[in-house]
Amino acid sequence: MTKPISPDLPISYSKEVAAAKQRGAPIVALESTIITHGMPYPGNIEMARSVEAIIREEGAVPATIAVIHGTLHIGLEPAELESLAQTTDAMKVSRADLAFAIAERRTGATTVAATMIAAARAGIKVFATGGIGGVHRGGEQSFDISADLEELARTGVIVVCAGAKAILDIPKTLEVLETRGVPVVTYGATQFPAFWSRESGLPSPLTLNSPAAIANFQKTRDQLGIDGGMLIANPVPEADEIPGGEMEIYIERALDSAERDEITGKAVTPYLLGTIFDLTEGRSLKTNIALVENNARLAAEIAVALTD
Ligand code: PSU
Ligand code: MN
Repeated sequence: MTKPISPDLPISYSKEVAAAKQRGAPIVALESTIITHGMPYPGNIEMARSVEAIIREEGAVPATIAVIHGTLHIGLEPAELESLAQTTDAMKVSRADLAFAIAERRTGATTVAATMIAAARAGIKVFATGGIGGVHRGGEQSFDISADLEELARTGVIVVCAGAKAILDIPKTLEVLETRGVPVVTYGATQFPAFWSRESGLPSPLTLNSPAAIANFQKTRDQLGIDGGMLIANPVPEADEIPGGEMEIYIERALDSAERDEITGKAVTPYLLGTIFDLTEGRSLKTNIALVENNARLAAEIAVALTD
């Protein structure tokens, strides 16, 4: 069961999201770490705006989630979105530090885990992002496993992503999801996708081919009283993909340089994404934006199907 938000919590809904909640319209949550830590300015604001526009086009309402000066925002006004995209010192906020950012009146961008918590508390059932965090390569040594996986196990939100980034150990990431009972459904394909590439070489645990089928699956989980989230993996469009073989060269170089620079903890994912952006001369960013847009469209379709 989703816990309600205390009336004492500093929370603010955008005008659009408040109105959508009033009339029971479909809403799609969006994370903000991807804006502040995942992409450079101004590509990040262009992505954030176009993703919101796509969700509206599909008949749903976007709710970008972030903590601004200690207030939890469910949906950002255009000026707030622009200002967040230009913020260089936002915290990267996950389950461990969401309450910290609010208590200490900080500005923080929410990861997949923290966005799921906020979305669930606000009654939002669907969330679109790029890629989830997972088990890092060498995770058996470093124990670096994203809090996103645990959150998927416990919080009842449908997360639409383009798979797990190939910078991770994808087989171990899938194993953890299976252990924790998280359904992993690939949309329209039988192979689990690898973010920049359509294929990871690994079979997807489950496959569904329409938003209606995904909505129906979720309704059946609800009927059974199974809580927790579900992961929808939506392969990047063919025209935008970078083949896995080519990505692997950049990934290995980025991982080497992370080791040399002794990057650890929550800095690892942003560091690797930034290094890969440089190594691909921005091509990884183009793909990243295209796949988030693709995910936003599917998430909106699922949110609409859930209200039918
Ligand atoms: N995918 C992207 N860009 C990102 C992330 C994922 O394309 O910036 C972020 C998400 O917010 C995800 C986080 O929740 O990285 C995972 O970080 P960590 O591995 O530290 O849990
Ligand atoms: Mn980590």
